[in-house]
Amino acid sequence: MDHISHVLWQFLVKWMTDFALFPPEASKIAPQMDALYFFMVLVSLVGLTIVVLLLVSFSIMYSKKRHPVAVQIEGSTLLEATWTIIPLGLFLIMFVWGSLIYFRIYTPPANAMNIYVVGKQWMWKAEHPGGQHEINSLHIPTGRAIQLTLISQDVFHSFSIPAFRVKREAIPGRYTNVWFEATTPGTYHLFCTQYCGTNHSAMVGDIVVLTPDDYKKWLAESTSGASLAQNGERLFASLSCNACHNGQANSRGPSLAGVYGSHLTLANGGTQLADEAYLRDAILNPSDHVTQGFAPIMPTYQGQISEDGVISLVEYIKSLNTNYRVEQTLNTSTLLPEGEGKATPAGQQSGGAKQGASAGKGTSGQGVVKQ
Ligand code: HEC
Ligand SMILES: [Cu+2]
Repeated sequence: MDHISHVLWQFLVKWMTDFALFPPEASKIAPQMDALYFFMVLVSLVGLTIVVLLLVSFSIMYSKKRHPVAVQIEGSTLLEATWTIIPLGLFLIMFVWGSLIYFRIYTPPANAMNIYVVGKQWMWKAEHPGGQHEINSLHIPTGRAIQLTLISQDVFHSFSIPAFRVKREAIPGRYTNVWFEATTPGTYHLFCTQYCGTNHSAMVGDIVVLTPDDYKKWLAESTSGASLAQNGERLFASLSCNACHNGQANSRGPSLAGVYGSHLTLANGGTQLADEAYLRDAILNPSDHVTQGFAPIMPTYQGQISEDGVISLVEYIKSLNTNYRVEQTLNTSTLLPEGEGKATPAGQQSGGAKQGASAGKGTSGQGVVKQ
């Protein structure tokens, strides 16, 4: 008997995992999510059992054979209160428990490592702070809070990692966040769980969870030579942002040093926290929120910079603690020949040499939309 139950158990475990009815629990939140899930299944099962038992026993007890003449029963306040209050309590427990988990998943801790993810028909592109890019895969270390900042380049997508029990929509024109902490090294499924067109079902990938040491190795092997902020610096120079944002007293645009995380006062009197979303918007729709003390002269870059490019610019601006880098960029670009404005050598001069080969074709490959 003991033997049989052991075999049965193994069969059950194998069946559950192979049919992916129950993906592995590979993040810190996964067991908590599953606890809530099992609680809900349990409550439903108990409810189902009670209903079925009452249904069967009533249809026997009050069958026509036993009770040929119907008897009217007056209501019972106690009974009605009981079957109202108990389910209400149960649902409130689910609600509060669920919201606690919800807020946890969507509120990244301040020290989380941020990775950008751009969704587009039909692939996921991840950008690590060090400039490592990957498509349809995401390498992350265990034991570290990872925040994803998601955006879509076209339609709605949804980034889902069943083994982590997290999922978040990638929305065009807006940054969204989700975070998790992976616990077990391994390779897990990544799905797009929002129908997004013909090849939606192919918009899948691998989440590769590595030990912190292996992750370091992977980072070193996959480096592209320039970090996101360095790519952003190049773009900043090649788009001539520094024509107005040069950090000097007489510049036409505000200094961007330390702007990230600060509260800006707008011309309409409101205040605005300069987070990633705001920086993105300030570049693409500058006239929507003009900073106090400045004229609305900044041109829109809508349609000219790809989402990857905007991400690099945002990371560059985030990295500006002082105007030192801006001035450096400025100095190198003044050394350049005529018409350096949109021309690319500016990028070449101001940043990593490794990109030199492609820089001939322009930073355009890097973030400017080809037209
Ligand atoms: C023609 C001059 C000009 C150019 C070119 C320009 N800007 Fe601006 N920028 C401004 C002015 C003026 C403001 C403040 C008024 C406003 O908010 O529109 C501003 C505001 C901003 C802000 C909001 C921060 C704040 O303190 O108000 C950001 C971020 C920004 N610019 C980034 C950029 C980037 C990135 C580029 C290049 C892609 C760029 N700008 C090109 C003039 C310019
Ligand atoms: Cu999709």
